[in-house]
Amino acid sequence: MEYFKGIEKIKFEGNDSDNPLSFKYYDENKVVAGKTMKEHFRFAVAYWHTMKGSGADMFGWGNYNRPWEKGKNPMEIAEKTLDAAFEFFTKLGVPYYCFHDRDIAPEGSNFAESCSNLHKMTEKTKQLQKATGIKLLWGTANLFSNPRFTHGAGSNPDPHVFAYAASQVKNAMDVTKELGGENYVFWGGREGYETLLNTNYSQEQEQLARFFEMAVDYKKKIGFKGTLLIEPKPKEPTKHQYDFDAASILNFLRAFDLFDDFKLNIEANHATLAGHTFQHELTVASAAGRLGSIDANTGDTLLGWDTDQFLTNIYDAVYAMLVVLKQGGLGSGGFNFDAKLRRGSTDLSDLFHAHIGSMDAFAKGLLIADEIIKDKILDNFIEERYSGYKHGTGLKIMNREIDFIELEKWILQNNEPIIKSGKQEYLENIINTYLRKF
Ligand code: XUL
Ligand code: CO
Repeated sequence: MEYFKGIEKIKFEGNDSDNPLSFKYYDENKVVAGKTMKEHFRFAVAYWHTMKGSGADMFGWGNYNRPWEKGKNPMEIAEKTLDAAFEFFTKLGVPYYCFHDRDIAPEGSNFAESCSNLHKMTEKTKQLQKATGIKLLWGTANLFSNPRFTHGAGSNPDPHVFAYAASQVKNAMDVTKELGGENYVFWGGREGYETLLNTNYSQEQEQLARFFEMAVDYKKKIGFKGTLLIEPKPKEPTKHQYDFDAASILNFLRAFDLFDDFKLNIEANHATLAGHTFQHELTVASAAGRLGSIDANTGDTLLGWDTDQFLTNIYDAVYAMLVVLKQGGLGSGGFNFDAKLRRGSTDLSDLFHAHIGSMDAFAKGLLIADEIIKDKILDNFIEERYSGYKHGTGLKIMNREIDFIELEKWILQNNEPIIKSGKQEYLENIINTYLRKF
């Protein structure tokens, strides 16, 4: 059965086209900085939002009424959803998708039945991947929706829940491997706390570390070659999530000797919830050599929660692409659209408009970032700004050849430093000259 009737495969038609169901900038075969756009982005559709999103919010139940959601039982619906998903991926022309275990297969009446559902759906998924060539960017386990995870998964005060979560990750990692998934993601879910009145913070940190250690051991045991990724988020659902931001996770990984085993999956809306920019979080992760993948979306500056919107702001795309290009790409990672339609966007075609718009925004961001990097104006400016550390006293500081006492002597001879302009507005104007080129 065809679900997205009347919609053909989306093509690149260029910026002059007025066809809203075409790409204006995303040309998967266009080579930029030595790689095709397809290779740069490795775009992925998020199964949970695109296929399972219902339009429900805190004040109203689902209103999308998707055709694939009608069936005799949950497994039949899961199969229809999978067919619709691969039709969507193919027509959109993305090379990847991502899922939680419970997105592709319904939970059964007990753990064994849930696993059996998951493994059955994995077989069908494998066939569809083979038939379409579409691949799994990452898999993950939903350790937050079921009420059993009310007080967390790995950080739960009850080891029974820890064991349940571990068993679920074991199976989710098995199917991710089975499907050739290139990464496995841990997003904290309910790993955090509401009040310290009932929480042993240190104990919960240690539990989480044990959880991750066991995941690393299991990865090695089954020979899963993908990258393990942790996705920071500062709040929601809990008031204080342990994986607050990139810096918190890097510190956690260092403290528990897990640094080499994980990279980070940075989500734009999570960055802004933490009071950072998307570019800041990408930079912090990248500077530590730990930027592994991206959840591409955006928040709303007027709303204080995780609105998971499709990113269309070109500035954000440019700033993100500057970081990604400079670190030479995301390796096994990619750009996963962890984004959903607004409740009012009820047409099936809206799913295409949303993804097309964001793919084009990132593609335009890539073209602009590539020009900025090639022209070296920003790089030269920054290099010059720090050039004092390349010689004389600056070099001695960096080479550990000078101490406070020597520096005091130097200051007594050299008096006041001269303030040099940071030229922020000049640099912002330069960015705009590149935006005007495309
Ligand atoms: C939640 C979120 C998740 C993770 C995967 O805010 O971003 O969808 O990306 O569990
Ligand atoms: Co996410």
